[in-house]
Amino acid sequence: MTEHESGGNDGENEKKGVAGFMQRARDQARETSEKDVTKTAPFKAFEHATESVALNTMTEGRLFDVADALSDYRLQDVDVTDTTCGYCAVGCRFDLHTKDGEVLGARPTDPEKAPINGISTCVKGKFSYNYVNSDDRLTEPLVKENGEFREASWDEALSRVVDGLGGIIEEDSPDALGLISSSKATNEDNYAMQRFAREVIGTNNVDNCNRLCHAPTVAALKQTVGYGAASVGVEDLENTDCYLLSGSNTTEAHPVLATRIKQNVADGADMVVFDPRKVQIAEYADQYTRTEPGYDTAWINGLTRYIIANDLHDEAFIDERTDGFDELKEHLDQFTPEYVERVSGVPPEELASAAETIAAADSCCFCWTLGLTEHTNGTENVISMSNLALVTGNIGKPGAGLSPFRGQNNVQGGGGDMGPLPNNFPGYQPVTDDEIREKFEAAYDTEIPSEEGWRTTEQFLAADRGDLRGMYIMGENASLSEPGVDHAQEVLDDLDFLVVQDIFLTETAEHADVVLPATTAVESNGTFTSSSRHVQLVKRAIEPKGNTRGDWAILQALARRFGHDWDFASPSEIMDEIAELTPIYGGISHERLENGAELQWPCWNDDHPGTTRLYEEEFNTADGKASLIPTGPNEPADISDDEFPLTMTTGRVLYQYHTGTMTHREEGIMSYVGEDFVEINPETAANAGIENGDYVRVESRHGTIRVTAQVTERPGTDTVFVPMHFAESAVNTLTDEENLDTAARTPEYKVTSVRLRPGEESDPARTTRESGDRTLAESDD
Ligand SMILES: Nc1nc2c(c(=O)[nH]1)N[C@H]1C(S)=C(S)[C@@H](COP(=O)(O)OP(=O)(O)OC[C@H]3O[C@@H](n4cnc5c(=O)[nH]c(N)nc54)[C@H](O)[C@@H]3O)O[C@H]1N2
Ligand SMILES: Nc1nc2c(c(=O)[nH]1)N[C@H]1C(S)=C(S)[C@@H](COP(=O)(O)OP(=O)(O)OC[C@H]3O[C@@H](n4cnc5c(=O)[nH]c(N)nc54)[C@H](O)[C@@H]3O)O[C@H]1N2
Ligand code: SF4
Ligand SMILES: [Mo]
Repeated sequence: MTEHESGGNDGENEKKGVAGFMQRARDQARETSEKDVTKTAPFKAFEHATESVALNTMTEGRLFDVADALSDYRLQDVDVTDTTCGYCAVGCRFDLHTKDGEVLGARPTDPEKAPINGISTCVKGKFSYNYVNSDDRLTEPLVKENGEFREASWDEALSRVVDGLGGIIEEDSPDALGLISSSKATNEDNYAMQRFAREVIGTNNVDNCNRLCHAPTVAALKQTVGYGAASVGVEDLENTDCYLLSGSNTTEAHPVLATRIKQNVADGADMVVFDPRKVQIAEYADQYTRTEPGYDTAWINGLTRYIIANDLHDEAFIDERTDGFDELKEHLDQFTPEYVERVSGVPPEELASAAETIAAADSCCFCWTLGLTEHTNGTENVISMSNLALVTGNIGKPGAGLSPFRGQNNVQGGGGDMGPLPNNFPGYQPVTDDEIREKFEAAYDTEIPSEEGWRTTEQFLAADRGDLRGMYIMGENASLSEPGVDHAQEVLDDLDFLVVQDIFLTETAEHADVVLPATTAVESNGTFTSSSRHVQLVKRAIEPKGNTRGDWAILQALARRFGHDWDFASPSEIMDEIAELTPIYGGISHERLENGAELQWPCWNDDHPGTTRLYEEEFNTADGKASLIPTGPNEPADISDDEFPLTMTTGRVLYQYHTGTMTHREEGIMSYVGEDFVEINPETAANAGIENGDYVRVESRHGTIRVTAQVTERPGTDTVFVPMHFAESAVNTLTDEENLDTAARTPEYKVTSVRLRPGEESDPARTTRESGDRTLAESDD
């Protein structure tokens, strides 16, 4: 195990640790409010402890370190705000301790206010807040003049945006514009963005990072069971008898959920993991099976076939609650164990034992993340998983269900539920449905196009063709996170007008004509919706820096300049409008949340308690039954060959977050995982003459990056892994912008054919990216 994979809390000690910590936390809160010590010392001590924690993983023992550091000093000068984490979609809540506009750190809040995490958090939620006070924060609007940015007043910047976007609408049409919303921002911000796109601009070309992520999950589950979301609540996930987990590096990407899963496994639950990399969660599994990237329909269908062939399926459930069994059964005939082994590398005995474990369990949770979705056949992968869950009767009962772990802090809500989507209004109400569209047209007093808009990836391709001329990008670092960095950057450069709304002058913002400075989650009020459908309050813990404004407030100011009389006084009023127009959020209000209600959608009205588990009685489909839909066989778009013999998968590490705009500002983190790398199997490395720590070139059909070799058994001999966190050697230099999921248009980030080349004498000691023989960007030595 490499150091960076030892994520999350130590499961074995957790119960004792949690109980003990709670008692201490309460006692300390009482004691310290009466203490009086020096003013500056606590923060030094806190920083010191922070660093020590950042350099290790977040075990309970470490939590005590920090608690001790703070508790030794007086706390009455410190402001305490309970809020929701702005990093990932687990949805941890905690108290943020702040002083004089600085975030000191997070500590457990009243567990009643933290239904998902109780008192646990991971290292990012707890300590990664330096970005908020970073000197690099955007604090004033910027406009570009003669190729250089200069500060501008809000008045000037907003006028330029109105001229820029308005000019393209006048010359061309609203559909010559594309808007990208942000799953980092609140539900209220995202609702405002979709309304802005449809009402003010007049287009459905609005999308968000969900497109690069779990859009295949949403598309698949919509077809099979009805809602594009996890069917289980956290309790099911914590208490199930069995997990089938695939394509999820849970300990690094969803550390707090990983802790819960590990605990349940320690208590006796079974866990089966299928993944091309032996990620840390696999070490806790009863069975780990290595797969070939990109061939997931094969082994998932193989499992379902085995279960049916051996009469292990749940006939009563299939009869009563599903459609399409006979067609599915027939279609599955081809997924014989021999076929499965040939294409996906899964040995027949491992297929059989996994199938038997799942079938024998009283309940099973089917868990996945991007390893299943970021493929040209991502939607089919998820449909296959849904078929397996349905055939075994594992949806809608305690401990059983579908559990995609969502990505960004608010991708479930802001990226989906709020409708900044080309095909859906808020609450997954289709834009193509006349009655629904009329409802929104009446509410917004405008006409809305009846056709679906372009998905993000399609917006970039449309711009390439000259069909899309301007973009409004809110909180997305598309220049690095889109597939094909060279393509994305060319598109951004060539646009007639680009406005970027962010908290930093990102690699994307560099291309903009106007940059609008937004508040961070720590300076905002509103709500985020977690992976488990919990709608939770986000509260302003410090005053907004400089001249920054909330994302919704910027959109409102612009809407007014375009002549629309938006008049929201607060995010709470926006939520009231959301509730009016969005049935699944019908009973959500800031007031209820403030009064302590734990609300998971669907929450139909003010008296409704919310829904912990979906589909207990019926599915959200026309006839209430779930659909079994045949999938595969299929293969990835970029198949390895003699020239590019290895398959590269890409993804995350615990300490870093995406394109690094937030985590690269943490010294502790950067001293730990500060440089890009490629994981290579020892056998592959030896054959290529590469040693651990060497700089090596990773070359694809699209470009080259130079990173350090990390020789490890985690990947198999045919696969390498590169993280997505480093601009100077951006891994998307190697990926292809045209290899997209058939249904959801999500990029195939998880399969790129590559070759490795050892470093040369003349190479500089740093990571880089290159396109052809042109060096595009370099990091400092
Ligand atoms: N620390 C940290 N946490 C994060 C984030 C972050 O940037 N940093 N980002 C958040 C976001 S937005 C998201 S979407 C989630 C993502 O969470 P994950 O999806 O868990 O993150 P990835 O690192 O992309 O890991 C994908 C997993 O899929 C496996 N995999 C690769 N190819 C295949 C394949 O073909 N088939 C299968 N079955 N598996 C495959 C990889 O080995 C890996 O285990 O994490 C969230 N949490
Ligand atoms: N190769 C490869 N590429 C990938 C992936 C992969 O696995 N492999 N994963 C994909 C996935 S799952 C995702 S989700 C995307 C992520 O891609 P992005 O969403 O582009 O990644 P982030 O770096 O999180 O960008 C978020 C931006 O929002 C800004 N921001 C933060 N808070 C706020 C706020 O409150 N308001 C505003 N306006 N801005 C804010 C940040 O500074 C940052 O610029 O990357 C995708 N790209
Ligand atoms: S697990 Fe996710 S939500 Fe929880 S503290 Fe970590 S980053 Fe935040
Ligand atoms: Mo994501």
